[in-house]
Amino acid sequence: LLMVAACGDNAGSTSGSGSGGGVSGKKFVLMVGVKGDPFYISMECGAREKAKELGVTLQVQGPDKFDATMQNPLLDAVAAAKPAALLVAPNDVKASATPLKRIQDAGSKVVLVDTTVDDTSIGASRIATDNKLGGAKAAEALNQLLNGAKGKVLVISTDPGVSSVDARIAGFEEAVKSKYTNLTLASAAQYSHNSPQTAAGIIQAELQRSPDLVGVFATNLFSAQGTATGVRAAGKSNQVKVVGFDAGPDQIKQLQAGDVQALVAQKPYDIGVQGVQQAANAVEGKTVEANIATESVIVTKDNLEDPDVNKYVYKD
Ligand code: T6T
Repeated sequence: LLMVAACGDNAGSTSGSGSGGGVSGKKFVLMVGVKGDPFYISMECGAREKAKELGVTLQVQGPDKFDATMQNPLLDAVAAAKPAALLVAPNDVKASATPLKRIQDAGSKVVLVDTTVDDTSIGASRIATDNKLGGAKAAEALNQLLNGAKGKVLVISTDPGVSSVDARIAGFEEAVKSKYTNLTLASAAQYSHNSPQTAAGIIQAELQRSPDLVGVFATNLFSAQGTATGVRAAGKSNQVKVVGFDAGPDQIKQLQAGDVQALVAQKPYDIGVQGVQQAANAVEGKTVEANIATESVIVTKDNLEDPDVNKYVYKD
């Protein structure tokens, strides 16, 4: 349940050493979307770095699966502990709202990081990648990899109701339908429940049904990892271009191996840093930014060594 990432040089001490004035010594909780995910580990490291600077005590937790029925009981326990602030990546746009509302109504400052809930009264600040734009960038990258050729493409996502990946699907599909009309969607998005094995099964089954498939957009780290493995296992690496989201160490390996042709890298470390900063502002009654959209960038084998691109590769 409790997590402490190694965090490179900033070796994650749980209690802060800095003097953050008004927030020094306060307790913050970071509830990630799922434990052990390189994206959230990088976010945790950014949050720890800022917490240390401000003298905030940061406790990090996360469910074993990306599933509101597992995250919500952890949130209920957070409610009982009444932290000064909660940074949270909610697992579901609807199902996560009730515990978050309770926490917020009890006086903890709530900051949404990476994912959101539909109820806009929840969250003093919301910090996430512009996911719709990220999805559109994925479509552009896929079209470029295919040199504008005609063909069927597929979207493999995690679960409906996850704000981040739903927005990526929307951005991708909108771009395909309006700009890259040479591409057609083989089917509606298919869902892997964040399991690489399931994503691999999905792409293999789709390749049976649509042997002429030319591309896949996999909307997050685990769906991309499994998709790439599935395409390789089907012996279709030469025919099917894979564009994934996220850029952890294993994703870079798949890119270098040619199992994935492009990645949309986010800035999880920055989301963590900004999340703690906005939470501190909220606790101190300072001005809070209601919405912060962080950047993403397309990473390919060709631009990977470019320092402006390489800085996006997820670090602890
Ligand atoms: O893509 C990230 C995150 O942005 C998304 O909300 C859930 O999946 C990841 O954590 C990657 O596994």
